[in-house]
Amino acid sequence: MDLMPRPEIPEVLARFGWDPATPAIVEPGGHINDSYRVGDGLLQRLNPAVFRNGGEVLSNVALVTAHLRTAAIAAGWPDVERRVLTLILTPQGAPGARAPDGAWWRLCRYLTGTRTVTRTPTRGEAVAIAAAFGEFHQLMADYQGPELAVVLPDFHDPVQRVTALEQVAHSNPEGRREAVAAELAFARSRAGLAVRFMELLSGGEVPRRIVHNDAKPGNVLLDARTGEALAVIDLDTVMAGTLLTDVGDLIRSVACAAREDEVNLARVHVRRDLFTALLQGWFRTAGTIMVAAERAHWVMAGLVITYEQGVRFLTDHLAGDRYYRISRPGHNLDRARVQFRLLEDLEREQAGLERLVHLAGG
Ligand code: GN1
Ligand code: MG
Repeated sequence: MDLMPRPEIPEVLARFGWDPATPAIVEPGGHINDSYRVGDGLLQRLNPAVFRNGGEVLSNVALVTAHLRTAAIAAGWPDVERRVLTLILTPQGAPGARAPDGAWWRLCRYLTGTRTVTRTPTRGEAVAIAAAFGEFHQLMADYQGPELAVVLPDFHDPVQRVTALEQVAHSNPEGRREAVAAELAFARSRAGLAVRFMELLSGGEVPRRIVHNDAKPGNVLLDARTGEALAVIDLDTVMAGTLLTDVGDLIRSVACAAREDEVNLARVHVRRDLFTALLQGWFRTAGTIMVAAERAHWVMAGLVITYEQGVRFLTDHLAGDRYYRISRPGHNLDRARVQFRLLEDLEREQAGLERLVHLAGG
């Protein structure tokens, strides 16, 4: 864990035209990038090992936030400053700055009086989070600006994720393979799910849209006082894709009774009340843009993305924890186990969950 502010921060602040002496406080956050609060700004370092072309990520974010702002104003949203991220540009007008080590940094306005949910949401939070993502999709549906860069190719291609797992299992760089034989066998037993999903996408009935690609509770800012959803954040992976991957990510991250790194697997199961809350929020805001093929595969998406996430965590465990930040040995293996346990429960509950989608209007 990176608890100390990085030494290049003063230099980065200067590139944004800010006082280099502004104190930087570490903000707890995701598994990939580093975030710091600097005065009334949020300064973030894009992890260069993940985002090889941080400059493209930043241009995407600039295009997306500009579109969201225009669309939100046109839709008559109140308080747009709190509902759309504001990127702070450099004096030269660039959406980010590069540090001497080559990593890209960005600065946005820090929104006070907000909070994020990093545990299992309450039902009210689940509705708000789902509605926020649905609204995001609706606003992005009429995006007509320059094509967004593909910053992480094949990001949500579960077949490629399985291939990556097989490769690292084969090379076994850390000698961890034998100890995870059960998890590996489980991953292999469900590989058909990944194939069916990619066949569905190549069938052409599921439209390509601009989606978030990391739709989880921690990526929505809620008003700390009212609990109302304000803004969808972490726009680094916004790219062309399918609505289904965001739906799947929401099911996996909102409707699970346990944390993503829970060690007591008995706690891991899908919560129907949260699933229902998710449906409610989602259908309220994104219901009208969805087509039949998206509605029909709502639950399947949950299974696929839960599977894919488990495969990704297991891959990183075998690779020696190079991608996701860990805070204890075996952390990524714990995370993989949670996803696989959740997948088993989703499989058991699938028919019941499909009925709930049907009742919600699917
Ligand atoms: C990562 O950025 P962060 O930590 O919110 C990952 C997502 C995973 C998520 C799992 C760029 O998101 O794909 O679903 O962890 N982001 C990237 O919690 O790989
Ligand atoms: Mg992210």
